[in-house]
Amino acid sequence: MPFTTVAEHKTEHLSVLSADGSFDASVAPDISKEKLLEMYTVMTRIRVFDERAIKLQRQGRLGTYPQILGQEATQCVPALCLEPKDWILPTYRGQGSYFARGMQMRYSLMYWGGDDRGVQYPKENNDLMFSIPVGAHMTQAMGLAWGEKLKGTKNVAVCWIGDGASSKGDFHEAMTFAGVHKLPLIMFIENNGWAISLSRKEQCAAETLAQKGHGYGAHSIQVDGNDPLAVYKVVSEAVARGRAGEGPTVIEALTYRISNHTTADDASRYRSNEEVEEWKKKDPLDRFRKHLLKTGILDDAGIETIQKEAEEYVVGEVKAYEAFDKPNPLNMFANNSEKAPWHVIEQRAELEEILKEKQIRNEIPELPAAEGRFP
Ligand SMILES: Cc1ncc(C[n+]2csc(CCOP(=O)(O)OP(=O)(O)O)c2C)c(N)n1
Repeated sequence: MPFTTVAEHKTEHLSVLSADGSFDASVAPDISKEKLLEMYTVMTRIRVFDERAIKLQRQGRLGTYPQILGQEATQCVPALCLEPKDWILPTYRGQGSYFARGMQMRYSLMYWGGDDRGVQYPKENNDLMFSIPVGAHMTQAMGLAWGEKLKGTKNVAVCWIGDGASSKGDFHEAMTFAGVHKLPLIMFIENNGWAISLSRKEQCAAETLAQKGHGYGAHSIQVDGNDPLAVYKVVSEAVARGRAGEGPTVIEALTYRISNHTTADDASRYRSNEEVEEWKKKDPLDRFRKHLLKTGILDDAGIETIQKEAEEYVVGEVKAYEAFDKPNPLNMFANNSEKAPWHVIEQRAELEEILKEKQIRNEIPELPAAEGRFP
């Protein structure tokens, strides 16, 4: 009995922009001038925010922070393909996705400054808080997409995950259900080359991460993640498929984490400088800027204005963040459980004691009363 081919799958790759900003008009997305300007403006703001956040962390004005540099397009462009009632589930690194949907940067700073009041998204949006446990949000994203299908809406759910997260069992569980039930789920893999110190090669033996989607009956594609036009095209097509009831899409976006994993990491210990320098040449913001200049959508003065406005905006957001009243640290024990276990009660009593002593010695300012329900 000869072997016969029962299924064949091709994984396609899309790239629209070249390094010099020229583009392939035959595959370029249908996109308005306003949308292009919005994409560039948000990407510029994300870049300025990221630079500022690292400085704040180094000055002790922010806690540990996961850098974005190089991943502006993969964070902001998918978010700009959506409507407010679509669900977004970014990763901890995905602050840019929230910013694209109107979240004020002051709240992101607040969160990374250790204050959970920073979890604030525009009320009209279906934006979910990111998950610090890697990939724990994939099954939730699938469930939300399923809920939308059962309700008969046209809303989709977009779940950003890293290359590392794509190895987790949650990916299999989410994609199995999404494929079988033809759910409007977009699994957007931001393949940034590294999962902390584990390289993409050591992560998975498959040639591409996109091809995994075929195993679940999902439409699957690889895209140049540092190419805002290509990302816009593949995500808007995936959204249209989701709204039309045609099921899930897996997108692998090739990008690179130029900075450290977080401000607590030193990436020079596990990867070469040459690799980083090669990726810097594919910077998404530079490429996009060259494209907008080449096509006459922006001129040098326009670029400068957007940059200046982004800087002023971020300065204002930093001021707003630092002007918030500091909460009582005891709030961290509030609203967590119906009944607290003994060790949590002990820890809370110990912190209460420490705070009292510090106040007696005038080491900390007067604190507001603790808020919430303390079990
Ligand atoms: C369940 C779980 N395991 C381990 C960690 C520690 N950890 C934090 S980020 C990370 C790597 C994630 O890599 P990837 O999914 O590629 O995303 P990236 O950070 O590169 O954007 C690990 C192992 C965690 N936060 N959660």
